[in-house]
Amino acid sequence: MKILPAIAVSLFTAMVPAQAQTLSELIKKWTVNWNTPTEPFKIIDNVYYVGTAGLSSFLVTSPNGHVLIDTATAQATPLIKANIEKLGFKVSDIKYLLNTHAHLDHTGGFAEFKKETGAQMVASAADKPLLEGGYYPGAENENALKFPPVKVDRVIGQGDKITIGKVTLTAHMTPGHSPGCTTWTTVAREKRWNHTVVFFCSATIALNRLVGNPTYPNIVDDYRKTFTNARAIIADVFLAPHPEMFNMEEKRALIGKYGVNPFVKASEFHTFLRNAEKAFEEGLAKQRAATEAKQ
Ligand code: 4NZ
Ligand code: ZN
Ligand code: ZN
Repeated sequence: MKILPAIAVSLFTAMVPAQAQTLSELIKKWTVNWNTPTEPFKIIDNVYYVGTAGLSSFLVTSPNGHVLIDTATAQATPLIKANIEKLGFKVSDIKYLLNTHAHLDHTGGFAEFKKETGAQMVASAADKPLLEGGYYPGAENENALKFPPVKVDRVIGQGDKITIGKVTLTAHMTPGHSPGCTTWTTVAREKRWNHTVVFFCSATIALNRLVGNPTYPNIVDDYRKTFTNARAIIADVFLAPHPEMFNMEEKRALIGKYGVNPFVKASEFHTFLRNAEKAFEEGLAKQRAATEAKQ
């Protein structure tokens, strides 16, 4: 993991040399707390945070068994297991493994969790080959971006549901950040109110090549469709694969303070989407300008 930032930068440098310095700093900032432990906690109802300081992992519990969404890096697996047990749940009760997207920072523990629990690995058709190959799309041979491959047991598409006891998780296809980027929603209850929880996949550009991408030619169209389609999801609890995306620490500090759940914020998801779309269009313009400058 230590050599990762340098290699990730070189991947990106090939596309946008002028941005290398900024990106290198950004990646340093990203990876620094990926494998740092943090206390697990209840977000709302049966939805718990069991990830690390820098990478999300969510446990959705039921008396009939649990669902684990994302597993951070392979190195973080012992931290996630410890967090689950700390909350009083059993790792062996996990029945489904769900993924937002097949990047090494969200998939590293699936193989081990599956081996230990016999849980079903669920994924979209477009991310299935990435999970089963254990590589970063478009950088198949980049060792630093690899993760332990995991066999997918069940392929889901738009609107498909995973049900366990009274808990239902619904899949929404939001491709772009990865070809099969999947956003999940569920309904949580608190004080006799229903809340829709969205586990948004992601829509950052990060290491993605938007111009002339040989393995994902329609990547830009997919991102744009995602920004449009994701607006149809009305959710008042916004969660995402990187905790800073949903201001987790800020909200966590407010738990129990004012008699309201700080994770319930009706407009936050749509505000986030607007900002993400703006950032995407700006990033795309920069990649296009850099490509033209080279020609
Ligand atoms: S991501 C790295 N999931 O696109 C990989 O935000 C993937 C991401 C960020 C950083 N990396 O290797 O440094
Ligand atoms: Zn990613
Ligand atoms: Zn990520």
